[in-house]
Amino acid sequence: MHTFYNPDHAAHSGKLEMFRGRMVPCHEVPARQDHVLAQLRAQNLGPLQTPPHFEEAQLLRVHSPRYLQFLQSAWAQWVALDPANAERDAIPSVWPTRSFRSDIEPDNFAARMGLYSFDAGTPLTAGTWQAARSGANCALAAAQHIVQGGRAAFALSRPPGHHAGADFFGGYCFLNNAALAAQFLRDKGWERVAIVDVDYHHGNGTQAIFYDRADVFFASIHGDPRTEYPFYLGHADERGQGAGAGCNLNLPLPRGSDYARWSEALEVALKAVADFGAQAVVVSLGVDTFAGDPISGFSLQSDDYLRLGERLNAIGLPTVLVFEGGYAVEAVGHNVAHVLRAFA
Ligand code: SP5
Ligand code: ZN
Repeated sequence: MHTFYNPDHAAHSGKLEMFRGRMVPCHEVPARQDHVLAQLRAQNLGPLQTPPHFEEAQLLRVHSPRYLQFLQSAWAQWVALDPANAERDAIPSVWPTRSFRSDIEPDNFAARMGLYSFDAGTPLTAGTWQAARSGANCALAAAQHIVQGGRAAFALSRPPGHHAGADFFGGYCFLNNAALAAQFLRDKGWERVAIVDVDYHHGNGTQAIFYDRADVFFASIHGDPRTEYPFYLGHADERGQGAGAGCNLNLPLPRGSDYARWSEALEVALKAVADFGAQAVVVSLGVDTFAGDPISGFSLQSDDYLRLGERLNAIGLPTVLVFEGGYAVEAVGHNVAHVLRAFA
């Protein structure tokens, strides 16, 4: 498996996230990518390279101009408020919920931050833009690799992406890497692309980006949003709208689900992808489905990731894998390596 890894990922290193009224250490830490890369090296799992630079125009295929403008200038504006802010991350604290307007961009920085986000668990740091921007390059490079005839490629990057929408961050995500990869494949001529999201959490950002489109199918297996983050999206009755009706499939499962139950949902998802007639697949590869994950509730075991890799390979389509969640930091390396080893 060809891997494009993010050389700038450590530039994004949040300190604290809000949890039940307290600030607790961030779960989404640089060591996550480091452990995966170390395992890929140790197990000789194919060429490892950094990505080339892709134009901003490719980001604008998924994200709004004013959101990208905000993200790349946010840190400088945060520090301009108070030089002492350089020592602390920026975290949103106010949001426009129902009945508020989102068409007017406020001048106030905190208000603008809230306009472009949905939780207080996703600190924006000095190097967030740099890390996320290089991460987008990884996803695009992986997509380009299969456009050029490669069987599969892995985008190994953080911060993750599937919670980020066209114009908002949250859930540790800023740029939607899987969506950027899928859109790249569309732009290069693949007519029908499927995204299979196996992260523990529903990929609300990816779903929202493609919800009214018939050319990109989105299937997700995740913790039931009635109890699990991101709570407000990911129910089974969300099937797509307009031209995209029927092109969205959510398979929520209860906390505690094991591989036997999880893999039944995977079969349902892959059957739908085949029926859709996908010509390429993008996998949002979160491994927070692992039993040892500190913030998630499924009970997959390390060996189950071998079966997942075999099953993804058996689809037989050109495949882009994009790293998402997984917070049992050391096990993340082994579990991702299992998927890639079994795929190859
Ligand atoms: C990409 C991804 O997996 N994002 C997940 C974002 C989850 N954010 C909410 C986490 C809630 C943390 N609960 C902490 C429990 C620790 N005892
Ligand atoms: Zn997740």
